[in-house]
Amino acid sequence: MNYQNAQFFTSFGRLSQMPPSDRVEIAFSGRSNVGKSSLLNKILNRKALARVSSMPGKTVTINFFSLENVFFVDLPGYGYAKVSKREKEKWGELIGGYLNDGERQLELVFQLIDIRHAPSKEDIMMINFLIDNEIPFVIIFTKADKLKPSKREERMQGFAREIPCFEQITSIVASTVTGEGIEEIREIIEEVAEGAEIYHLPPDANDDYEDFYDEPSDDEPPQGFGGGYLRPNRK
Ligand SMILES: Nc1nc2c(ncn2[C@@H]2O[C@H](COP(=O)(O)OP(=O)(O)OP(=O)(O)O)[C@@H](O)[C@H]2O)c(=O)[nH]1
Ligand SMILES: [Mg+2]
Repeated sequence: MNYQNAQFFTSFGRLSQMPPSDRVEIAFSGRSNVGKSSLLNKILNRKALARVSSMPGKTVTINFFSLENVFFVDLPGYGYAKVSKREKEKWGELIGGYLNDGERQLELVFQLIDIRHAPSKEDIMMINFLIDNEIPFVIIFTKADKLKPSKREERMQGFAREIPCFEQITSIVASTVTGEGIEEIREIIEEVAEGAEIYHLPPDANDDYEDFYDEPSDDEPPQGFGGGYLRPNRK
């Protein structure tokens, strides 16, 4: 993909304004200030296509960027303490409405988590929401440049305990400062854009999910999963 060609498409703050879905969508989710817009700019090789906020939590809009057959969707961040209850409700309606819209071709969510901290209650809620609603996602640990290797190792061990189904979820450590992880993220994007099938593990899958990565037979398309194992088919 020629990332430089990405363009701002539209922005909406109410579900009723949501543009119709005619393309594959890849969304960026995470708490306010985790680095969603920065990451999107980095992936798209642009300085300020997605606005990097100096005022976290101020804009509750979902922003669409188009590139070839894909929409990149910059979701408003959650967890900003200073917003009012009404604004939090608005956020919930908007994000819930977007993520639950069965009409859309939401193929993948990049769920961002700051590598320096344990996931917040809302991060865990979001991960559980994605699992429960069978929305494929990849976790991206952001701001890796801010941690020394020993601390990073410590945090990764922490995440393994703190994040449900962590072993089964594809995760990428990234930094917009050093560029770490960016190519890996782009590879996943390209696969999604090319229509690569994302395989869901069956609900009763235990540790031996290898079989599942075999080619599915035509008469038995991969079924949805109930257990929450998500991983683009990259094998
Ligand atoms: N050191 C470092 N700083 C980063 C990185 N990614 C983002 N930041 C900084 O983190 C701050 C927040 O980044 P944003 O991209 O605006 O975060 P956001 O998730 O889009 O925030 P909201 O739009 O409020 O939800 C900015 O000051 C960025 O420069 C990173 O990889 N390394
Ligand atoms: Mg942002």
